[in-house]
Amino acid sequence: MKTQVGIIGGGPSGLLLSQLLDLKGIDNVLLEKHSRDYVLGRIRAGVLEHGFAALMREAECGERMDTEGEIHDGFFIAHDGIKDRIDLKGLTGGNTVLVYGQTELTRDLYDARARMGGNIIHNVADVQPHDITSNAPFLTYRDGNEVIRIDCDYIIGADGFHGVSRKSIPKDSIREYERVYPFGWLGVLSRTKPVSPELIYAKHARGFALCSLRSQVLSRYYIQVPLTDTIKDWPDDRFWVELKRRLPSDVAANLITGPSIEKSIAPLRSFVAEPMRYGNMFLAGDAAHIVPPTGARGLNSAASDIYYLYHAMLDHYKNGDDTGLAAYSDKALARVWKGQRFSWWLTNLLHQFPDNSDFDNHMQQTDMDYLFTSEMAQASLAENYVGLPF
Ligand code: RFL
Ligand code: PHB
Repeated sequence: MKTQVGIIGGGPSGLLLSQLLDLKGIDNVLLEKHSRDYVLGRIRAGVLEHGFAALMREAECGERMDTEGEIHDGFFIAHDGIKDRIDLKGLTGGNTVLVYGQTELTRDLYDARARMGGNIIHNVADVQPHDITSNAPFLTYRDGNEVIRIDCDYIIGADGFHGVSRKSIPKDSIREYERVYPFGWLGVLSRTKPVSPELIYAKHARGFALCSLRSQVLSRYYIQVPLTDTIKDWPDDRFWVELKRRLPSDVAANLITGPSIEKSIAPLRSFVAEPMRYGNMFLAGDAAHIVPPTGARGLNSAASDIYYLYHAMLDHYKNGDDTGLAAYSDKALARVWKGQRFSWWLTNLLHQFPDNSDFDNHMQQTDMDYLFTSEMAQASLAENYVGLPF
């Protein structure tokens, strides 16, 4: 096979780029390790910033998102038994976020690719990039006993944190920065009315909790748990009791519980790999950087990578101009690091850290006091939460 752009990974990053390029007549092939159903079964992000939504519309995938997604003007931070609101819209001069699940967004992208006859190959094994630093890079994968080769101009590594792209860069050509947090998030999806129309992030002595939603009949809740816990340790009843204990009493009293329809534990990690280009391979999304989910930045950081990469590819193929490709890594990383800072800060503000000293805990409490006595501090939080400009 021969194509212009070979994309590894059929998550939101790879699918969105594939769709955008195809709409501009740039040929691409996308290789995904798993089946479509498997990818759609992973429950992940729920909060989208406007830049992401705009890119979905540009990809002609915004219709359902705009009818079914909910615009949120603000959210709450619960602490010390009370609930304080962050007025996103008021503090940012009119910006808001969109609550629309990653599962739905990924489904919309798959449907759009199918409508356009996009070349997406599922269940591929042993994907491998080759001759990345040459002018003739290629991909191989295995289909049964057969090894298939795809020649391309460029390779896009959009294969998530555990993918093969980043790992195929020689160690001396990439630098990795990492912080692993001493806890994870246990997430539960339930077909119940959400306890609050707006998200509630809760700081509590027993650990962090989050009340989120996918729609007015589908709730998503999270609690901070030790890394040693497994979902077997958390039958539904124990989960609901613990969640309620971490919420202000008026919120807990209104919480409607029900059977979980999905339950998983995700470890929390901050991670950045630099640069995001090696030869003719470009990394995008979780393949290059991970944030703890606290600031809802993960998918949104992937969106800015795709935006820069898409425009750089357009300049290359339509205008013969390679400056966008040359600048990609630096430009993407400048925004990625700001998303990292915000996610790290909000994680530090809201979680219980088992090894914190009394001094650290005092700083954390002071950070919270400062936030809700300073409109400027709230404006800074809001500016980052709705997403910094691309
Ligand atoms: P993905 O989604 O991991 O997709 C990568 C795809 O590549 C495939 N793959 C391979 N394919 C071929 N060959 C190989 N060798 C391959 N290895 C892997 C995988 O099967 C997969 O389909 O990365 P992508 O596209 O960059 O998207 C990133 C987002 O998924 C991620 O950043 C967000 O989900 C993070 N995140 C959130 N982000 C937000 O912006 N807002 C949120 O509210 C939010 N909440 C969350 C989150 C992530 C969470 N978890 C579970 C980590 C909540 C949670 C709990
Ligand atoms: C979610 O709904 O899954 C969600 C919302 C906000 C976050 C993280 C996850 O910060």
